[in-house]
Amino acid sequence: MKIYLGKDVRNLAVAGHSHCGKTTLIEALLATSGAVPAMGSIDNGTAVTAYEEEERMRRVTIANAVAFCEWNCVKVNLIDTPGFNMFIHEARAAMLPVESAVMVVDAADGVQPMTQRVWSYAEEFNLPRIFVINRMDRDVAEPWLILDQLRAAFGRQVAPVELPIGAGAGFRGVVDLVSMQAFEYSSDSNGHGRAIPIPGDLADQAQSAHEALVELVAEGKDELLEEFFSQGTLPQDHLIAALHEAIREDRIFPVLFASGLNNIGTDRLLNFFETYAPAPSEREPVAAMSATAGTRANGAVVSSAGDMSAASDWPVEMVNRPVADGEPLSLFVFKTISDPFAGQISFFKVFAGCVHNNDVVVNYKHRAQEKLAHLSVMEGKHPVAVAELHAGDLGAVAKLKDTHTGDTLGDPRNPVMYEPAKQPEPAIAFAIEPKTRADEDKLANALHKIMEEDTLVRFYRDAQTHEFLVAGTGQQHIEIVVSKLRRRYHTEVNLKAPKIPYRETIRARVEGHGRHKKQSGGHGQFGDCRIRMEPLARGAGFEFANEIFGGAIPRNYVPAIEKGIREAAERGHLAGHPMVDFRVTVYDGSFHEVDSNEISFRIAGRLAFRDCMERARPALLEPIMRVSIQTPDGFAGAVMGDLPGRHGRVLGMEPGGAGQTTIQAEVPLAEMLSYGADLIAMTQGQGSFHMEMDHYDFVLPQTQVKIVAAARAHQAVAVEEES
Ligand SMILES: Nc1nc2c(ncn2[C@@H]2O[C@H](COP(=O)(O)OP(=O)(O)O)[C@@H](O)[C@H]2O)c(=O)[nH]1
Ligand SMILES: [Mg+2]
Repeated sequence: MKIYLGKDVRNLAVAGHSHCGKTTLIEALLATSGAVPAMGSIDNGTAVTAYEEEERMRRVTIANAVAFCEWNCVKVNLIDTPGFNMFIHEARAAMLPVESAVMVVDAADGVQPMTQRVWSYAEEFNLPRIFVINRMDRDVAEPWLILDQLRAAFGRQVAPVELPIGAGAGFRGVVDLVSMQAFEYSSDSNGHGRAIPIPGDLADQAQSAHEALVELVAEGKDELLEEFFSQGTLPQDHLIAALHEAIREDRIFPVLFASGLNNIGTDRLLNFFETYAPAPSEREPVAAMSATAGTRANGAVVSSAGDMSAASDWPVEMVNRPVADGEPLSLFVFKTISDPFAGQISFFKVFAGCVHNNDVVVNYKHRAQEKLAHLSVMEGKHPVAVAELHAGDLGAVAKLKDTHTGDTLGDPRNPVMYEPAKQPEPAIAFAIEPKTRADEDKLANALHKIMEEDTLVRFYRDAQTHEFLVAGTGQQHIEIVVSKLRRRYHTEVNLKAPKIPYRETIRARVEGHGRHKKQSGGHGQFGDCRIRMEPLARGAGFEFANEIFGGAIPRNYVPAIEKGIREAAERGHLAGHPMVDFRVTVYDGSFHEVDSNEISFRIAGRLAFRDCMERARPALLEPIMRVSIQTPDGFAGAVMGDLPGRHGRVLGMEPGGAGQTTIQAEVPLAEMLSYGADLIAMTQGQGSFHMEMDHYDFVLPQTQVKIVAAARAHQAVAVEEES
């Protein structure tokens, strides 16, 4: 594998709504450049960047994938990203290691919900954005309409740098508005255009579009504008340099046209990336957390991995280490594959320095040394060995011992740590049950391997229900986890809807009495207490107070009373859920010189608790989720209208631009378990939502009756089975 200097590298994340043709476009780019002998296809499972079995079966990208090609001695690294709402957070993680985002838009469907989403991700990272109006060969392609739509959604800085020649079945080429040359493509899909004169019917339009582009580029650059107006044109090199700068500084978002499937326009795209997409060193370096000048908070010099303190001890100082070969080595791991055969593969970006095969580096977070054996670059899932990688390039390495997605590796003497991309909390959890004893033995291990590559999966045991839960972004996400468990790790599981984590509380202030007395043979038992119980505000938890004066109960027995009450509260009163948001005050009681002991007061505490609960008006609480729903305007009414039926409360509704509406609401978790599928049905697959736990609130009375009845029936069965 050839060695590339950073200045000859372009890193691009290819992002957009599901089905706009990202994966196919990358195939076309790889084929045009000669990186692959022929275009693969998402439809028959041969696309380089869709190698996962779950992706082939579903014909959809579910995780980021990396591919590269060479174009005019420049190495173009492409990160393919998912466009489906449930996996869209991956696109966000892809923005960190690149310098440009390629925003792919369908020539007929235009701006869609996930177009907006990935735009906001790119904006967050200040990335230059290059639009590709793709699938231009579709009968229903409306490039001019889509161009207007892009401008309406993303501003007047959205500027075509090409014009399409034809549309639909007649789409056969493009006019380059910088060089004012036209290119036509043959039907053999080799991706290489042939220069032709600008078609007569496009000449005027091309000329005015060229002038509009020059004006936009020259805005704020008076000498360029003057030159243009006095001479009626601009020297090519001035225009190219100014356009490059404008793109790099997010002042222009250029638009190009292509058909990935028919491989039209892709050589122009590669040329464009080469000329206009910034090289890694041309962008502001990503900020990293540093230990000041190689010293720790306590002033000690960091000299080796063993000597390094955990990140939490570091004085938090942010540094912008330049993307240059001469800097200390800093690699950021942005993705991990955990393959049962190849083992773990870590994908990284060289943020600074130059890395060589077999280098030994340090994982700052885990304070572990790692050897980078088999340094490579990835073409989908195929590693290509490489001797060294320079600052700004993307690479991969297999079989690291203690390195995970989001970690920084590098020079032990000059540690910095990059901050991983933020991730949403999981939106849904299912109870997961191994089918057999053998499956049970394998489950935790297999799930942890899957979590290594998919950092949004969570696996934990519910403290109350004792069920194992697996959580993720939605039902399809969990189904993919189940599929990976079966296929890769031969582990079979059943999924069940999880139990809602209800809580119990009280509504009334009451007093109660607990007295435990037992006289058996010699040593008896005696404990006696009076308590007051009162409701507290939501979220307050449990408070305990002691108001005993004058030694009605010796001090050392009071903790035993508290313990008895806590034990009882943990088991709940209505339906077996923990009690929260109440205060208990012990204010009186009595004791016996000989018979009183801790156990007696513990039991007395429990009895007093039960006595109170009879009159304290106990009630169930349920988790209320804060839900944010995005839908095309046309479905907003239906989505709003559905919320009251779920006992939801609408907090607000705002236009999200480009025909999108965002609805904010609070809805009980119990009503949201199948919302993903319901929303897809309500919006013809175009809606998306995100939710997180907000607070607990009272369950509706009629629902409470049902839950309590079900819990009692469950208890009765359990008692019967035991006896
Ligand atoms: N007509 C047409 N179909 C395309 C084009 N590119 C992709 N497709 C089809 O659109 C579907 C989705 O393509 P894919 O590349 O997976 O889109 P992605 O979800 O954005 O990665 C597949 O069935 C492709 O064959 C194109 O340029 N023209
Ligand atoms: Mg795809």
